[in-house]
Amino acid sequence: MSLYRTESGCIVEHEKKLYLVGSTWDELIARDDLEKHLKERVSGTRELNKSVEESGILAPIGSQEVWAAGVTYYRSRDARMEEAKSAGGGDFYDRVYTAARPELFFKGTASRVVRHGGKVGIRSDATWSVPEPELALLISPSGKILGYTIGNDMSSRDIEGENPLYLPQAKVYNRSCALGPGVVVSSELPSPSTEIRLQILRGGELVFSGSTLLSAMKRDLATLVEYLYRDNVFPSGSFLLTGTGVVPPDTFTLAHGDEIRISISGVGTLVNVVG
Ligand code: DO4
Ligand code: MG
Repeated sequence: MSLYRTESGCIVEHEKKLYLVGSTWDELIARDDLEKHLKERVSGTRELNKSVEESGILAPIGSQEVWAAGVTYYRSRDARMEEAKSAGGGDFYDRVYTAARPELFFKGTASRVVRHGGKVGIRSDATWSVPEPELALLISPSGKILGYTIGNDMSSRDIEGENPLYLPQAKVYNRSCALGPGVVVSSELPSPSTEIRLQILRGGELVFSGSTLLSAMKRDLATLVEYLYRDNVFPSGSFLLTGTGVVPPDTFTLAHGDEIRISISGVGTLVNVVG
């Protein structure tokens, strides 16, 4: 079952049929019984006769905060150690990769989040920008994982590499995050064989393609959520991007007009253009 936020309202896709649900996004995300609630809501409801696209797809976020985990894959640890080497920061990344406490950072709010099909941003003062394809968890105010979607943790690698203390500037700026298209609502977490794939097209030509499996992630999803919610209250719930395991080569930087396609098996494809 998937949940979409659209200009016509919240839409549920259940057994290949679409239904309009007359509740706000935040009302739904406040429910720990979301999956059961949506199943009840759609039974006996008339099927919607227009597609999610025709309904005007929006980013699946209301008042939720977006947070992100870092260095959860060996590939990210490696890339970060290399980019921060001359700044003496390489060691931090190795230490956080093996530490019990994960790296968690604030990524943004709805105003910085772009919908499927929208334009993501690169910083005007960055020289090395990349997308980060990540599984994003949707978590209720009480800390229950309600479902998951696709996240793009846009990053300025030259800025974070210059000094790890610049991380918030490298990560949080206008249109620095994309989420969607919708959320898979499920009490079951995605399986370790779930594939996360990134493709970047420039002028219609594929300039980068890479993928990883969820099984390559070093951290346990529930433990990441437990750390995020420890001594921290999220009255409207939250999204947690769970880190990247796909990093383009160091010679690659995004340019205006590039198309970024992130696919996660069982979820779909999130497409954005740099603009
Ligand atoms: O520590 C820097 C950011 C790491 C990150 O965003 C990732 O591993 O996905
Ligand atoms: Mg990331």
